[in-house]
Amino acid sequence: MEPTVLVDRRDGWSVLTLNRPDRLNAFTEEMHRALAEALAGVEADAGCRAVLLTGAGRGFCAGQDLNDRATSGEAPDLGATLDGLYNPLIRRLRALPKPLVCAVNGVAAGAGANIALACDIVLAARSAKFIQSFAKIGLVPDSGGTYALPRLVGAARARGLALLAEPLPAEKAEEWGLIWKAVDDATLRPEAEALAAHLATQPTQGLALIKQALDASAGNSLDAQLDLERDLQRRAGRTPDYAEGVRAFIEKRPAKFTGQAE
Ligand code: T3D
Repeated sequence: MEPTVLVDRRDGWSVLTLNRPDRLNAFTEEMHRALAEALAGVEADAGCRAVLLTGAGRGFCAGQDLNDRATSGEAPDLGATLDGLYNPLIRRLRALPKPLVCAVNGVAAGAGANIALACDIVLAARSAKFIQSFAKIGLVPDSGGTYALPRLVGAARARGLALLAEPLPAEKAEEWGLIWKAVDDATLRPEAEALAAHLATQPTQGLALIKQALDASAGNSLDAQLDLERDLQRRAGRTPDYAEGVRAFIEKRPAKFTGQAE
């Protein structure tokens, strides 16, 4: 059987591809397990300094595989599947201590949309669409959707997207600030790969600390955030990449970052 997640190790970075194209890469328990394993692999690999997440075929991800939810009997406990599968995935994506680029190659629906939004930099093919499909089947946006949407696009647009479950085209998603950039379909993959390859040459520890600071800001007062910036900057200032960055500036040459820890 084909693996449900493909892992392609490149020079300093890795591509993870959701691989159930005939189901628009909808999630089964097996795919959750495979993605968790792939993410544990890139987390543990010090030589992997950036990750690119994408989907095989014409879709990025259609969320939960609804074939696994077709039930004529007792209602499934969806709280348990969020607890056991989706929530750990979102926490893991957000906590990844290296940059995570998402190349949304086609439709991103349900949890698939919110998994993309949990990544650091989201590029989408111009033909791709983001759909908060949940309301169409009587569910609530999950996988961090109700957290991310109002913060990214504001309350009015978040409510429209969540309550109407209408497709949002990639260009509109960029215009609204939901994603970083919509690009031509043909250039999505090369642009996303170039971005991941570039990020893999940057000060990895510093980038991980930037992610921490930005994630914490949503729940912090300015005072708390200033204190956090002080603590994180103290750590960043102790990394070999900071010393190299300053040296390279003084010597008027490009910096050669290694991504080594403090
Ligand atoms: O359950 C829990 O654990 C709680 C967590 C929930 C998280 C969630 O993600 S809930 C939301 C689940 N997802 C959806 O509701 C989206 C369902 N899919 C769609 O609405 C449409 O497929 C799309 C808008 C995404 C794409 O439409 P279109 O016209 O481009 O493609 P299609 O023809 O509908 O789909 C192509 C095939 O993929 C098709 O199979 P077939 O007919 O060729 O054999 C379709 O059934 C299959 N597919 C698409 N999405 C899913 C799916 N199969 C299973 N589950 C899916 N989610």
